[in-house]
This record gives sequence, C-alpha cells and structure tokens, in this order.
Amino acid sequence: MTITRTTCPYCGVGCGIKARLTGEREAAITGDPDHPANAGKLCSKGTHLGETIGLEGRLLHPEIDGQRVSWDQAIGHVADRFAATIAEHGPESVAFYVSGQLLTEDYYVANKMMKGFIGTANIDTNSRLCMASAVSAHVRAFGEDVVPCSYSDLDEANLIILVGSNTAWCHPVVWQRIEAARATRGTKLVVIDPRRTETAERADLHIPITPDGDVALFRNLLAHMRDQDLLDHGFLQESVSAPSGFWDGLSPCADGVDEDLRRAFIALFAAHPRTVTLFSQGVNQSTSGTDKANAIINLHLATGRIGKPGAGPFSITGQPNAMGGREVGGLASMLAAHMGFTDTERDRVQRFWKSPTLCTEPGLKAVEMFDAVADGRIKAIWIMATNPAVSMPDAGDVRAALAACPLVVVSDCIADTDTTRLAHVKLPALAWGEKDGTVTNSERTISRQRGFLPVPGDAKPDWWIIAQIAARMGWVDAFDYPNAASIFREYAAQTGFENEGSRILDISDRATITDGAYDQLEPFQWGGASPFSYGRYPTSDGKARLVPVHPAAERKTSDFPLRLNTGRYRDHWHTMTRTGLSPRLSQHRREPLLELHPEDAADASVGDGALARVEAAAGVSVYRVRVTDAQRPGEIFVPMHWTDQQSSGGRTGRLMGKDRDPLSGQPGFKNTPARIAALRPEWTGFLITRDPFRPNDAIAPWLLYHTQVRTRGGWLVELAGTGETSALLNLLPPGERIEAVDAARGSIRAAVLENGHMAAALFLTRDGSLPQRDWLIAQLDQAAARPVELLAGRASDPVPDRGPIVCICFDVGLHTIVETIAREALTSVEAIGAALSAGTNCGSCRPALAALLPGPLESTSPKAIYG
Ligand SMILES: Nc1nc2c(c(=O)[nH]1)N[C@H]1C(S)=C(S)[C@@H](COP(=O)(O)OP(=O)(O)OC[C@H]3O[C@@H](n4cnc5c(=O)[nH]c(N)nc54)[C@H](O)[C@@H]3O)O[C@H]1N2
Ligand SMILES: Nc1nc2c(c(=O)[nH]1)N[C@H]1C(S)=C(S)[C@@H](COP(=O)(O)OP(=O)(O)OC[C@H]3O[C@@H](n4cnc5c(=O)[nH]c(N)nc54)[C@H](O)[C@@H]3O)O[C@H]1N2
Ligand code: SF4
Ligand SMILES: [Mo]
Repeated sequence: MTITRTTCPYCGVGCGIKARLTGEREAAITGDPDHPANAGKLCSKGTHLGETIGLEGRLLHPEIDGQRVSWDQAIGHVADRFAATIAEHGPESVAFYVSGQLLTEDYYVANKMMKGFIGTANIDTNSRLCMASAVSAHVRAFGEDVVPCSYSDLDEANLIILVGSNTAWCHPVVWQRIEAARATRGTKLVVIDPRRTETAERADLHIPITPDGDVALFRNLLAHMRDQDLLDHGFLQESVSAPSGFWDGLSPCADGVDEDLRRAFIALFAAHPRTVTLFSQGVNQSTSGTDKANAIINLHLATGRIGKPGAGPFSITGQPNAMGGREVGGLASMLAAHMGFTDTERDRVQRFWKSPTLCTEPGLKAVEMFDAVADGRIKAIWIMATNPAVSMPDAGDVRAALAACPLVVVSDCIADTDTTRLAHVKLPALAWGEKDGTVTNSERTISRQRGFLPVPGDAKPDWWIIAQIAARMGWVDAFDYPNAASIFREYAAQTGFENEGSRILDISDRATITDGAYDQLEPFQWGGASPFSYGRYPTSDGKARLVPVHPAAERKTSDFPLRLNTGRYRDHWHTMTRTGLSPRLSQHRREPLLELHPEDAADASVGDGALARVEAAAGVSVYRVRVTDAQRPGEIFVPMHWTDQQSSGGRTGRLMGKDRDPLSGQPGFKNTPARIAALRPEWTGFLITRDPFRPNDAIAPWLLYHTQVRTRGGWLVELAGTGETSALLNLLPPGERIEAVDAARGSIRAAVLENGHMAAALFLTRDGSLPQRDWLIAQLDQAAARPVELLAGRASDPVPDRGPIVCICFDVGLHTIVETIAREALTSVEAIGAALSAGTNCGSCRPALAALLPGPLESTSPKAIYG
C-alpha cells in the first residue's frame, strides 16, 4: 500500500499527514511522525479528513451562466472578457480576490499575472481579514514581515501568554505542545480573552479583558517594567531605536482590568524572562489591530525577550498557507518575495518578471475592493478559494455588489456555495488530496502538499487555470509552466534576486531544484529557528523599532448597547464547505449559538435553547440561545461558520460593519455594536432525512428558522415556525407513512418507512417537548425499531441518554463522562481516557474533559500565583 506524505489543509499549524488510499475515494489518515510541526499528532479536523474527500457537492466542470462548457471555451471567455474590460476601462477596472488556502505556486502565478502583466495591484486576499494587522506590525517593528519565533520556543518558555487566541480549538496541536511544556517544565500560562474559552479555563491566569483593551494593558505593562527598572538597557542600546517622545508617551491609561488580576499578571511577567506571547484574531481583527500587535512587540523588544530560546512575540497564522501568500505578495499592499513599492523594488521585480506594465502603487484592500465592485469602478472580479459572500464584513452588501457586477468568475472545488451562486463563470479547482505544491506554516516551515486521489472530472490545479488564461491574454512565455515545480523554482529564484542579505526571506538555494527533488522535498524552515538571534533587523540601521501605540476608542452606542464578538468552533472550518460534510465533526455544535451572560438573557427574556435575533447596524441574523457565565455581561458571541447552504440563521457576516484598522485595512470582526430580541415561534421541531433539506414554496411562509446538519446516513434539520404545522408533512418523502397527530397539544409525530426501514421522521411540537434526536438519527435506514417506538421517538426499553457527544473519535457523551467521573471518582483526563477511551485519539476534547473534572477552578484565581 502506498502512503503519501502531505500536509493538513486546515489551520496554520501545518501538520504533516500520512494518507493511505483504502478505496477509490477513501483514505486512512494519520499524523506524520517525521513532520516537525506535529510529530505525528493531529486534531479532530485533521483526524477526520477522510470523511470530507468524497465527490459530494463537487464542482467538476467549467460552467458559463449555468451551462457546462469545455475548458477551451471557459478560458477563452474569461480571457476575452478581462481583456475587453481592461481595454475599455483600464487595468484598475479588474480585480482578483484570492485566499490563504491557495498553494504558494497558485498564489505566485495569480500575483504575477495581476501585478506584473495586467499592471494593477488590485489583488487582495482573505488574509486581509486574518493577519494583515500582524503583517503591518512586523513591518513597522522589524522592517520586514518576519515571524520571530518557532514552535520550539513554546517548549523552552517559562511563561506563555495567549492574547486573543482560542488555541485549544483553533490551533489544537500547538495547544497540545503547550500542555506538554506545562506538564514537563511547569510553564505558566496566561490567557487574555474577554470570553472564558476552553483555552482560558485551562490557564494559570485568565484575564477577561474588555474588548479591545489590549493596547492599554500592554502599554501599562511596559510603563510598569520601565518604572521598576526591568528593561533590557543593553539590548535597547544595541538593537532597538525609539522615536523621540516614545517613553514620555507611556502615560497610564484605563485598561479595565481588575487590580488583582493586573498585579498577578505583572508578577508573572516580571518573574519569567523566557516569555512567548502568542496572538491571533483577538489581536488582529480589530480597528486597533496593528497597534495591539505593536504593543506586544514593544514589550518584548524593551525587555529583550526576542531572538532568544523560549522568548518572542509569536503571531500565529490561521489558514494553511496564509504565510505563503505573504511571501509571494498576495496582499494588495505588497509586491512579491517581501518587496514593497519603492522605485528600486519595483524596478527589480519588473526586470525579474520581464514585465511589460508593472503596477505603480498598492491596490485596493479587501473591503475597499468590494466597495469598488459595488460602485462600479471594478467591472470584473475573479474570486479564488474563498467565500466572501459569507466571510466578508457586511456580507449583505458584498452579495449585492457581486449580483450587480458585470463579470464574476469563481474558482472553487464546491459547486454550490453562497459565492458561486453569484458567479457568471465557475471554474473547477482540484481539492486537497488532489492538488500538488507547497504551503508555509506559522513558523515559516515550507512543506509539500501532495496528491493521492484521482483527478475528478475536469478539475484542474489553480495555477494551471490562471496560467492558461494569462497565456490566452497574450503572455504566453511568462506563463509557460509545465508543472508546479517550475513555478516553485521561479519563486525561489525571485527571493534571492538582488537580495544581498537585505531580505531575510531567501530560499534561492532551492531555485535549481529538480522535479524529482521537489517531489521528495522535506519540510524546511526559512529564516532559521530564530531569525533575529543576532540582534540585527532588516531595517536601514539594523535596529528594530519601538512604535507609539494608542488605546482603542469605545464602540458601543445607545441603540446597540451590546458588543458582538465572533469566532470559531472546535470542529468546523470557516464556511463549512468541507467540515460540514463530516457527520463526526458536525456533532460538536449542531447549530449556530448565541452565547450570552444570564443577566443579558434575563433582560431580553430569552432562555437557554430559545431562538433570538441579533441585530446590528449592517443586518440581522437568528441564533439558538446558550446562556453561560463564560461571557461577560454586555458581551455576546456567535460563530462565523453558518451559510445559506445550512441555515436560515447564523449568517454572521451580515452583522459585521466595515470599520477597520487604519494601517492594515483589517476589519474589526470582534467588537460590533449590537442588540438582541427574542424570537417566539409558535412551534418547533425537527426532521430527519436522507437527503439535504431545501425549503420549498409550500412551507416557506410558515418557517421562521431552519438549520440542517450532517448525520450518519443523512441530515438532521431543526425547524421553528408559526401557523399551521400540517403543511410541514409534505417535507416527508413518499412512502408508507405512520403518524400520530395530537390536535390538543398541536404536535405531529410522523415517520416514513421503506421496506420496514425508517426513511425519514418529523417531530413538531407547540409545547416544546421533543424526543432525543440521537436515538432517532440512529434509526435511519435501520429496521430494528417498531413503529410505536418510532412515533414515541425512543426505544420501549430506553437506552440511557449519553448527552451531547464530547469525544467525537469514540462517540462518548457528556452524561456518560459525568456519571463515570462521579462513580469511579476520577481525577484526571488520563483516568477518563483509561475508563472510556475519551480523549485518547486526537486529543481535541481534552480541555473539555478537564473542565468536567471536580475541584475548584483554582487556576483562574489570581491568588494562586500572586497571593
Ligand atoms: N476549529 C477551527 N480552527 C481554525 C479555524 C476554523 O475555522 N476552525 N480557522 C483558522 C483561521 S483562518 C484562523 S485566522 C485562526 C483563528 O484562531 P483564533 O484567533 O484562536 O480564533 P477566533 O475564535 O477567531 O478568536 C480568538 C479569540 O479572540 C477573542 N477576542 C475577541 N475580542 C478580543 C479582544 O479585544 N482582545 C482579546 N485579547 N481577545 C479577544 C475571542 O473571544 C476568541 O476567543 O483559526 C484557524 N483554526
Ligand atoms: N464574522 C467573522 N468573519 C470572519 C472571521 C471571523 O472571525 N468572524 N474570520 C475571517 C478569517 S480570519 C478568515 S481566514 C476568513 C475565511 O473565510 P473564507 O476564505 O471565505 O472561508 P472558507 O470556507 O475557507 O472558503 C474557502 C473556499 O475555497 C474553496 N476551496 C478550498 N480549497 C480550494 C482550492 O484549492 N482551490 C480553490 N479554487 N478553492 C478551494 C472552498 O470550497 C471554499 O468555498 O473569514 C473571515 N471572516
Ligand atoms: S492542528 Fe488540526 S487543523 Fe491544524 S494543521 Fe494540525 S491537524 Fe490540521
Ligand atoms: Mo484566518
């Protein structure tokens, strides 16, 4: 059996994977023990990749206006339309919107075509929504977008500070590494996050910061270190420059942090010079994101905690190739290979590419780009590997803009997404497991993604599609690439072109790599484990910069008194085009939840499990309520994942405004003024079917809310509505129907049988009582249950309710775990694993298991550290 070594397509940890084909489109997935990022570990998403590689929902042929066409026709059409638009309205009238889920080779070719040949920098990427603020901060502080740390720093640190990062859910294998360091060397962990996430729950100290209070907190901490004479004066003298007035500008500012917590934090920081501060979206996705990142970097520079083992400010990337995109210049504000827009750099890039018309200035950033589509300045846009109709702020506006745009081209692997629905031309791209190339992870390690599945239909690599269209537009020689390796060689050569040590990004020693060696390429890290270990920075005087930073302004208003925070779930990936296909991954959160504090729930008269509307200036969306004291009063949280494909609610992009960081242009997704209102359906219920649910005209008038989720063998659809319930019966497929209608209570219980097997079931109620979904889901296509049991929604000899599934690898439910802990007096996650296997495979549920163990949450009390 051949095993292919490749890289996980999800997060920026960049775990190595071994894939072994076990059927035509089935594979056994395991962690690659030889990959430096994960040493064999995988989280829940990586572990269950095998459930997402079927052909369900794939886009397999090019289409123009909904009609299948040949590649020759599609390429000709896109090339002609782009050429005609440019001829009539100039190069600024076209744009590319690309993604950190492209491979480096795809990204390189797209950037070269737009910036070097079409001649405008109107190419931007979803990374603008993701780490643009970190990029701006790196450039301001270091002179180049270089991440100073490696994962090994986490092994060697004595203090790890996580700022705006739900690491246990979003970078789980990095989290496992942090947990291992804590176990072996007692590393202290501080988590700074307004929510008490599973990550925060495990911390020695959790600081529930006021939204956007980070600049003030880190600036105050720096002032304190200065006042206590705890700065590294030697390092400041040798390696850092401060603008005049920097130190005087550190006047105390309100950070909203409880005094005991602040003192505990300061004490930990002062006591542990080996500090890594790891940050992600709670920092970047803010209208003060660049200042937040520089406030963190300032502190590390001034205390000399950078460029040494176990110390540094560590921005971790989200997408598998966010970093690769930064390298090849996917952002509108950069050129290529870490070059900017000075005359010298432009000239250098132009000569390297033999470009006829190199762009002269930075292009439109994502939000500006879609605004330009809306007002007609951009007349043709090509979207690749991203779903902006869901993920952009003010997504309702983005949809309207695309609907009115004369030419929308979308390259995707999936046929029906909220964005492909707005496309004139759909181009089928190869997906993970089929495509070939390289990605760069959070610690600058470049790894190969390799194909191991057969190429389906007419799908093609993204780089091939771009190069074909560029060639058709007349640039034949510049885009004549026989394979991905040839693009990699060109990119590698560009990083070394007239570099002479001026740019740290230099992989030109691989510019002559053979096709065979590229196929065998082992992971390698550019810039070395610690690029700044010599205390020299890629600035004009070789010194890093301290940057004055300013606390954020208040954002809530009297109309919208709540602050809306958004983010991710453990087992879903972005707009769910992949994870939504996996029954296992879909178990952890079946619906989009509105998490809010009991006081806010009481104010709005909504209870746990009810439905509520969230309203913001940009739009409205509906969620299932979850009341929790993990939220602070006045602050609510919703996920970013749900789309039109799964739900009438949970469309979070519609709520976000366009406010963004002035330097990076990154939107502030984490702090939107909002309010809530109860939604009071007359009936609620659910449907279990084999086929996906499409609300039809007959039932649409009665429906207030629906969400569907993948289950084994079918779909579970949660429903809520008003008026007559009987119309809903036509949701059931034809077949032998058994039903029990209770007119007095207004309930319907119905099931469809096919050869004695349950083919569908519908349960609706007006008084809120509904049976357990899981037992009924398990009956789909089974003949075991009797009709009377199906209508009761449970076995006559009832099986104990396991509760919501916590461990998706071994199917272990919450109730089972809680009972076993009590019965067997378990005191550790390992003991739970020994008793139930839970948490012993991928480990993603270990923080959740830990939270179920008895004992006070000593960890979050400042006394434990300070008192
Ligand atoms: N499971 C899963 N993992 C993923 C992804 C996914 O979709 N699903 N996506 C990947 C991608 S592209 C990315 S970018 C990363 C993102 O990874 P993370 O940044 O860890 O994820 P988020 O949930 O977006 O936000 C992190 C935290 O920031 C907190 N926060 C909000 N406002 C503030 C603030 O003002 N200050 C501070 N200090 N914290 C704040 C939020 O409460 C939230 O818990 O995850 C990657 N990994
Ligand atoms: N409210 C809110 N919004 C957010 C965020 C938030 O925290 N809150 N986070 C933001 C962040 S950090 C990010 S990164 C974005 C992510 O948002 P998106 O990039 O919009 O999300 P994805 O679902 O990953 O979209 C990727 C698309 O590319 C397709 N695809 C996958 N692989 C390939 C390929 O190889 N080639 C091609 N051509 N297509 C492919 C997939 O089918 C899918 O349709 O969302 C942003 N939006
Ligand atoms: S941590 Fe999980 S999602 Fe991220 S790369 Fe590793 S296996 Fe994939
Ligand atoms: Mo991201």
